[in-house]
Amino acid sequence: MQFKKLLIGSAILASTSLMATSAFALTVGFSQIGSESGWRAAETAVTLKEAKERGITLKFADAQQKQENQIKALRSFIAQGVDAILVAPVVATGWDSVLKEVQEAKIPLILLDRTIDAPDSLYLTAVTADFIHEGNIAGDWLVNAVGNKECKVVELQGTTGSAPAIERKKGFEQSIAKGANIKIIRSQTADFTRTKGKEVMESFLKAENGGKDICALYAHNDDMAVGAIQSIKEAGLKPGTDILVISIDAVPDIFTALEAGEANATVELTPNMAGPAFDALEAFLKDGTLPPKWIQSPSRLYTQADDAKAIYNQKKGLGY
Ligand code: GZL
Repeated sequence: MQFKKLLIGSAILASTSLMATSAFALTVGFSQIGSESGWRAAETAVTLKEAKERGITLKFADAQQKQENQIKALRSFIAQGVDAILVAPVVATGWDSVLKEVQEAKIPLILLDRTIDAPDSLYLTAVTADFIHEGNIAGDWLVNAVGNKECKVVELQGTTGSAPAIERKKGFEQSIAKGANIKIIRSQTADFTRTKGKEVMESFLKAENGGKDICALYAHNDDMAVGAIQSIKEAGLKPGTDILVISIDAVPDIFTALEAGEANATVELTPNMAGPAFDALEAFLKDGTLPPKWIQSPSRLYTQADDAKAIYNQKKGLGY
């Protein structure tokens, strides 16, 4: 059903077209980045579930990690006259022009799980974690774990130019700067994937005396860490002992590694960004309620001290 929206000042009056429409018989376009990680797949599953529970018709577009595919999808959603758009922006830049087209079409747009470098007037709200804080949590864990011991760290970065990669790096560096003994000696993107995490970690191990000089791995997500753990084992070293492993997402597979002593810590990221997004959207369409420009998802640390098996089972039921 089409809502005709009259913009009066900053308030938006939502009125229906010719036919009476039931509240929130919405059609929402969702431009998803792809399926690069276990967390991403869970976010997609949860978004589909949240939409179904709300009677929202979701038009799903998988960009296969390409910004140009996301931009095409947004333009297609405009042409289809959707009532709202969700987008998980693969990178932080290059969005102003297409978001202005969405705004001109008077379609509310919400950012999911990643932020962008653009005026916040171009989107209704952003539902994301605080990536710098996630990096702080990971870095603080390492500072606490190594004390004054010298620690050479290798870093697997997420997708180049993405907000989480930029800010998780920044947050981790802020925290380890507290001690002069912890240094990042190699840092490279592995694009948030398990396969590339394994490949890049192999190159780090070869470049660093077979890994004997490496004290810790910081991976911007668990999938890259799980791939790296495989290559650490193939190099004859013990992940979690010879090389400490810290990452972010808290997907089920990292709890398998935590339980085996092959990983040390992970920072949780909820896959349910869509729930808060749909809540904000429905309030906005109902009476013009403007949400805050940022709806923050919580971050918490899990370590080997937690009940990995119980958490694994609980998470398996959440769409992973
Ligand atoms: C962060 C999200 C990241 C996850 C990765 O909000 O965009 O992208 O940490 C995913 O697993 O690939």
